[in-house]
Amino acid sequence: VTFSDDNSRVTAELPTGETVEILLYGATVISWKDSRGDEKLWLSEAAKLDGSKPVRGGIPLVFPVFGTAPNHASASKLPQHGFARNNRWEFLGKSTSESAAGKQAADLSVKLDFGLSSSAVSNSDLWPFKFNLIYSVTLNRENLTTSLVVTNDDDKPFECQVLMHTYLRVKDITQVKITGLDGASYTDKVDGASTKSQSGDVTITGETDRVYTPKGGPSDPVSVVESGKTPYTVTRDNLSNVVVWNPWTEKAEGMADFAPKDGYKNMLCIEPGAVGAWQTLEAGDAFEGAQTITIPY
Ligand code: TA6
Repeated sequence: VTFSDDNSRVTAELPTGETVEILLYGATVISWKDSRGDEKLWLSEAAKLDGSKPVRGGIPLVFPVFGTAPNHASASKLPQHGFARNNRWEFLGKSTSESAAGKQAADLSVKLDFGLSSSAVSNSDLWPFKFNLIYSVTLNRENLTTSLVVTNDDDKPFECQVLMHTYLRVKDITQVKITGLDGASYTDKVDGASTKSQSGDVTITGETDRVYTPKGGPSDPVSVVESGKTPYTVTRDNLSNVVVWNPWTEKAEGMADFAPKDGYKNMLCIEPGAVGAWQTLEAGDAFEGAQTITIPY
């Protein structure tokens, strides 16, 4: 595990060459490479990495609100997607797990932990609750797992939403289909937030912004299939929704930090989250949600 000179980011590498890089701002994973050095995440060439605004790409963290909630009693003042992605997190440390072969084998897995608490966010005017977040990023040869634990440190309940806004890199969005959502109901945010039912695989032929609730529950795998291969399979733990987003041409044009403008052809957001409803945490309660993105290796 190494730190950047300006202490803005942490990088971990496995003996087999896989790497993951996390910006402490937002605990945003900004790079994940396989043993051949192939990048798995999409990061805009115009992404701000200096903490001046949330990162356009990688895996931004969404908490305590997905989108905005202007009519919600306690979430109405929150910025779009909340404040976890635009605050500096603390690096809490790393742990490695030797392979089954025991001590002499190289570390085949590295887990990095990050923390953010209400005292650090000074969020009371935005969202008046005491909380603690622990975010873990675990790099294995065949997958990357990101897990968030939300703890209610207050003496009263609060409601929140959680989502991992993952920008996956693809070769050509027109050659992609998403499997595993057949039969799922979804909210189509490009069609008046109407409720629809998915039949068959999902293809991306224009701006796509859908909040799916897979029928199999929070662990059914969702896969990205491209030209006959399966570059990504996403499984979820306790996250009952999957958002599928691609901005396509017009929205890409409209985002100053989205570059190159035709970059929408090389990215697909598959975003595991608990956003269909508000999660209520009683005082002292904890909520844990995780995603695992598996790649062929
Ligand atoms: O996850 C999809 C979405 O909610 C889209 O509606 C779009 O707003 C996207 O997130 C990006 O949001 P951002 O605040 O990062 O520009």
